[in-house]
Amino acid sequence: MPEPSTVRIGQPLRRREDRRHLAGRGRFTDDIAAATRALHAVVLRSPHAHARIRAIDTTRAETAPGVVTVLTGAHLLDTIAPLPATWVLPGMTVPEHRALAVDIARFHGDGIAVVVAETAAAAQDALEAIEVSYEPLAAVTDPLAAAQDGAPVVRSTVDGNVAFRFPVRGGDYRQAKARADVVIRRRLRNQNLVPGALEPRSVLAEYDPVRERLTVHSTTQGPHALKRQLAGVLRFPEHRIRVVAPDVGGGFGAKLHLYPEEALVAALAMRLGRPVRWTATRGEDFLATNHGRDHVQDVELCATADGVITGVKATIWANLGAYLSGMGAGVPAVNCGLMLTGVYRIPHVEVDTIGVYTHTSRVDTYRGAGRPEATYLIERMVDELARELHLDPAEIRRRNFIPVDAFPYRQPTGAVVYDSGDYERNLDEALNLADYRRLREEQAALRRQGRYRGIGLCTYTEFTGIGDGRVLNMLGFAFGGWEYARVLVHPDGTVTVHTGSADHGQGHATTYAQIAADVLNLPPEDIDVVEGDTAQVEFGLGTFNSRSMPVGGAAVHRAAGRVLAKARLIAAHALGVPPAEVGHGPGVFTGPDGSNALSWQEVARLAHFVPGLPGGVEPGLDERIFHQPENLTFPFGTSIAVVDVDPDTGDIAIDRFVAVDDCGTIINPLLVRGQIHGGLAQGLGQALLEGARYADDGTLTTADWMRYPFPRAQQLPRFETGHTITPSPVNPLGVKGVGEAGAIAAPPAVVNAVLDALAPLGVTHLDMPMSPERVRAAIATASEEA
Ligand code: MCN
Repeated sequence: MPEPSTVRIGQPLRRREDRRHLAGRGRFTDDIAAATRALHAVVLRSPHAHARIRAIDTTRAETAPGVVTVLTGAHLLDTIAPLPATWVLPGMTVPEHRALAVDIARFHGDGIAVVVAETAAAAQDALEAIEVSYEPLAAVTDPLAAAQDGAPVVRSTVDGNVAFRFPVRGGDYRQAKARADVVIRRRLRNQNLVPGALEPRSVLAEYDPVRERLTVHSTTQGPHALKRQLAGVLRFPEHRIRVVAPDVGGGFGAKLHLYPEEALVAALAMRLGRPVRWTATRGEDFLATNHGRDHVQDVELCATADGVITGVKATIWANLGAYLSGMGAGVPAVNCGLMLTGVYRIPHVEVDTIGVYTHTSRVDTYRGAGRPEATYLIERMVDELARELHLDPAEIRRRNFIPVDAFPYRQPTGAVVYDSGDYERNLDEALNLADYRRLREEQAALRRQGRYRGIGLCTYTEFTGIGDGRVLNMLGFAFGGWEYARVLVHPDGTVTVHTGSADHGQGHATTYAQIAADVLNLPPEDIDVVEGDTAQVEFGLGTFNSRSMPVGGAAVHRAAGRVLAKARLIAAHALGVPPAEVGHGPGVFTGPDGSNALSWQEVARLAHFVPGLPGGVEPGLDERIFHQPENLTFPFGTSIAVVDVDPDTGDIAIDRFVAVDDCGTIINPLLVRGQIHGGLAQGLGQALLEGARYADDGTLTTADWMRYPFPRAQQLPRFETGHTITPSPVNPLGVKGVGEAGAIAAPPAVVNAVLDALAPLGVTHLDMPMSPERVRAAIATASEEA
């Protein structure tokens, strides 16, 4: 067993769950057996993006073998209340979202009816016997098109499909523009992405009518939030609901919000008195799981002739989908709208975000949730400015960085205060790792040979660790900003940590144990971590916005600190010395001269079983914390992509990818690297391959992995990663989140690199995904214009 002192924060411990996953012993929702044999639910989905439901005939389905019940939206109006949204912007009205569509289907895949049968096959067969008479209607899937006069109407109560207009202002943009030497304009598109977790969504609900207890297993990133939301939509008391998130095979933000199927399956289990399960097919996951991004951004950037950026203005049309999802409004308006100035000191800002309903699946949090859209916008524009002024992309960034002595830095919008940063040091680290000067020399030599190499940079910041309730409440966020932790020492000196976050691939069991081990000076092997079960962990908000380490980690750290303080009192009493004189080494407490060592086990035993603890000290070592941080944390980093583009085929090869990130104190460098790699893979996927496509009638034409290509290992370069460490002052660990960094940084770095490669051919713009066809078309257009 390693020495306790060598296994703490900063050590690259392997993830505890790897063993069970590698051995095929993980337990996902669909693996969970119900107490009695579960019924299977399947959902009939609209084949149209927009249609009036004239009639639904379920008679044949109801009498099909094995069928228990068939229900439509109309049957459930009194059973399931409309689904709530957690982030409603001030002044915004939200049209109803029912678990099953009533009268009108509003996207391809919208739920129309549910069949419950003894087996999944019986339910599926019966589903095909349901007859629906649809009147197809015109559909619109693009947010800009949906906001135009005369566009098909998505919600009759929402004028022109516009759910909200959210303005962000700082300084005086008009004045900045009047004085600018250079003004750059672009229309950028951040395409509609499908999160695509390996494990599709799944729910199992069991109801005990005698004890009046509802137990729901679900693929969720927020079991406590789901419990609360189920209590609301089912009008059933929260203390009688237990939600369990067992192993969850990826979520990426898409498993955070209440889904119709979760409410449906729970309501059916209660109505039928038997367990009910539903698991999405891959196709359903594409159709009816939330999508991400989907912005059209009109941007203007003002600068002086020597490359100092003075203002940025943007109008953003953001797709919300057909119904508002939990954080669907806040993601574009706040997460993106407030982060447009990135790492730069830009005094004048004017952003108008227009949230638009369209006939697509709901659009909400997807890895980065608004910060990738903001970063793409500003990082593309900064590169355009560099090109216009013939400045090196690294140099123009350096000229505009918020300087290190300006932190904590209040943005011109006034709403956001960056906690800490040192962007120049981070950039230098990345330039050194990439050997930037040599890269540029090689590029010049290759250009002379007629080869198209490009080098692209992205310097980003984002916010993680949603906390500061004051700012967020002002902006309509009704989710709270704390995280809960409990640290308890058992009588034998082993420890259990409870956290309200909910791991779905991040390795929390290892990192939380490291944090507690560090405080308690115990081996992490002696520390178990419990999360994802509302019956075991009393409270929690969940895992999103890379908040688990900055908020949940801080909560564990503080709870462990309280346990240690109490243990020290008990040890002092036993050793007969004042508490301040008690030494604390690996696994032991000692007297002032280092003698009379008392093991942790002994102190734990004393805490539980020996009467006569010092005055006022209660038995037990068990502390709970609701940690509410005073601010968000702002990680940052530099990515450098090196690409080779073949102008004949349009193929893009990523030659190198360097990423130097700063997430403050690193708890586990191995897991941080894993997080960066995963995020970069998704970011490269967005840049090169991915994008939901819709036919003119609004149906999704890319609803499987054949037509929606995710990046595969052989398409990815070897990532060269490094880090700088700028601790956050807002939590005791100095940590910032890292779970989304790669997905934020990679798209602009790669697009900037490709445009750099194609600059000699006159190409100045490309939209993602940069498919070979798009690259060839851009080259052809540029040569026609030349
Ligand atoms: N970590 C660390 N030191 C830090 C920060 C993080 O060691 N200073 C490590 C820890 O091991 C921690 C992990 O990084 O377990 C992630 O921590 P954090 O950045 O706090 O992020 P969360 O745990 O809150 O995870 C959420 C984040 C988000 S928002 C998305 S989206 C995402 C992501 O994590 N989805 C993922 N990473 C994912 N990884 C997997 N495998 N699957 C997903 O669905």
